[in-house]
Amino acid sequence: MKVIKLIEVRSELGAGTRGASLGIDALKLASLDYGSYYFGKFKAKEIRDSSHLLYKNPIRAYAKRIRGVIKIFNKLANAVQNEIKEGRFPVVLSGDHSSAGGTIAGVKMAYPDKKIGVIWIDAHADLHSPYTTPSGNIHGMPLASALGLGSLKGGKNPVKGDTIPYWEILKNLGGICPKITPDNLVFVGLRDYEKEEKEYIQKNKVHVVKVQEVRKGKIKELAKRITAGYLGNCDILYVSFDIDALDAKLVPGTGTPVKHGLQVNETTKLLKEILKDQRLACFEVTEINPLLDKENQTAERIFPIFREAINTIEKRKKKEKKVVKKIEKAVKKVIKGKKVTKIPRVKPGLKAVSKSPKPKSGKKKTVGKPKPVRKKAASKAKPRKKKTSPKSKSVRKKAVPKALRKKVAITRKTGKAKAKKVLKGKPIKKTLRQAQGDKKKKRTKRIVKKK
Ligand SMILES: [Mn+2]
Repeated sequence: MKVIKLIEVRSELGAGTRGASLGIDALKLASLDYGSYYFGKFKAKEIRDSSHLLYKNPIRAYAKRIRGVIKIFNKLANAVQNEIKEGRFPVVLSGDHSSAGGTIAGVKMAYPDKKIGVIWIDAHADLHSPYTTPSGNIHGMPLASALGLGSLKGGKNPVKGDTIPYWEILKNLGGICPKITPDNLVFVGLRDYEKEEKEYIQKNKVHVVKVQEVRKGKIKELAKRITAGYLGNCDILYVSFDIDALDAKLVPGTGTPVKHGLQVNETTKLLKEILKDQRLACFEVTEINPLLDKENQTAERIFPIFREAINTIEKRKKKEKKVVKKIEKAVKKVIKGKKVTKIPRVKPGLKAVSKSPKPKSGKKKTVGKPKPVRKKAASKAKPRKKKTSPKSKSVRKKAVPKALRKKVAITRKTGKAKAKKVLKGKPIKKTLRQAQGDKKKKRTKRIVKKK
């Protein structure tokens, strides 16, 4: 079973500028520029958007298109909850950041009794409610919805009519409000906020990690301070990565770019360190807008960050699986009446978490690397020599069934022959598959003759 599942939310109902719903595909297409078929390996679930609402005049000035956003929150929350309950790790790719409210709802619905910690990597605080918003765009409100903020008291906006019950629905999604508390929230890269947001942060002593702090280096320690320090009391973590946390020059293709942001390297490093945390249950990347971009450079800059982040999560999950297997082994031993000296530790509430996920067996190398078996890749592949250590070769031999190994060998041979022909300028009549078929036929004929 694949551990990671993509949840694609092609919606921009919460944004003020058009184009963010195309961001997911911009990122996917950017991966091709790296000669990488990275996205091919993931299963994805698409949350069907309500973008037809974009072509209707938003009538609620302080919560634009909130009815559509509620629909998306609902679907997304259910999807996130389901994936977690099935033992998978949901990676949410969303158009605009409003969806993060739905994501948090889903995480909380999966773990209703757990404390959820949120790491909000973003230039903005997204703490507005209809009562304080300057724009009415809901992508400035996801955290407020998760924190259960917003009431007539203290707000400057004269919110009226059905906006009030609709906002209450967003806040109470899943029957839980609030879903998170301000002490379990950390901002990273925050540098653009309004007065009300600043007041909330100061009053509730929300942790803020500024760009300068990241720039100082010592990112490992910083990540530890965030996860083990600020969020040490939390049971579950969720990381929301709004790409406008990066410097405006690096990400022109985003709805609200802000100067003096994070650099690519420091973002990658920090994410890698944070995402190693065993409590992490969900990760979101959002706000890529190719319509505001030049030749997709923003998505191209984000893709390597994304890839590193996902690889980190995958590595950790694989290690955890190993620990679970060890436990199962220990249990079997006990049942058989054998002695068990060491029992690997698992944290309560999580499906598979070890305190020290460092398997000390000699097979270490096979843990984080891509699987050696690649049926399709092998049969399609142009013959290409890959660096393989003797160890990984033996692993490959074990893992690949005999029949398939033969098939691959044949394909390689015919592939090489084909390549030679091409080099010599000779025409090729048969495709690889046809050639393969011929060889099979010949072989069966020979067998018949022998009989
Ligand atoms: Mn944001």
